[in-house]
Amino acid sequence: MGRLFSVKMRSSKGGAHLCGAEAIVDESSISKAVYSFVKRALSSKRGIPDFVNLKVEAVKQEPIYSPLLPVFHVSQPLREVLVKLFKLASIPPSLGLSFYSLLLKGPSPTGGVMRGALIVEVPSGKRLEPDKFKGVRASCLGITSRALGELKEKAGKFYTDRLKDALVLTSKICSYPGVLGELCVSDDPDYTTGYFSIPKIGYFRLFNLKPYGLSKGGRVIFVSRNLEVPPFIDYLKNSPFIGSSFPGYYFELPFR
Ligand code: PML
Repeated sequence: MGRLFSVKMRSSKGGAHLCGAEAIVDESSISKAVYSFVKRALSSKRGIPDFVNLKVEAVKQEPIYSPLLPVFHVSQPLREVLVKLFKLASIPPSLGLSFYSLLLKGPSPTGGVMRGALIVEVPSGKRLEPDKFKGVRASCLGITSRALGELKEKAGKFYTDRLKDALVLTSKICSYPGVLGELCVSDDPDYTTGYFSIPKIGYFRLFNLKPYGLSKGGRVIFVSRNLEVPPFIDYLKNSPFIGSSFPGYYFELPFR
């Protein structure tokens, strides 16, 4: 295996973000990744971009290779499940639900969406992200071909690239000590699927999390009180994380 490179793409139109993607690949796969990302940028449902930014950069730190979280496909009533999931993650359900509502309203101070995540201290509900407009983004993400094969095989017809991207991202977030869970509501108006993930337990794939057509959403990372924010943000942005295996895609919840 050759050197590893991080390949990142983001596209926009008239200054507004359209889509983004990233991968960590072996040097022999850089052209393939660049080609597929340009193709993705040009076929975004949100329109043809007038700007596509591609960044190819050698990975300088030793990557963390870690199993991805298992996925649970939730078909139970949403609010009931959310309450159970918040309890399981040691987050007071009233706090969890209030941040779910905030994502649906637009969590930035102007009521817009944030590109990055909110960091919320539990149980105080204090917001810890330094920039309340932009939030915090996790980056430097990859998946081995073995883990991708397992995910595709186990998820079957429920596999999408979006699931893969979200699963790698949240598996990285949930690997950090002091993270209690992450809630994600897509800000794409056409996409109503999101998730709540809990460290060491799983990625709970939630359907119809918001009304179709709503361009609001975002991510909330719930953390315990003693988490130190600057090293956590440094980990999210800069530590290369590669999903190395996938445990399973389940239709039964691991609790009643
Ligand atoms: C899925 O499980 O289908 C992905 C949910 C997260 C979507 C976030 C996004 O891509 O907007």
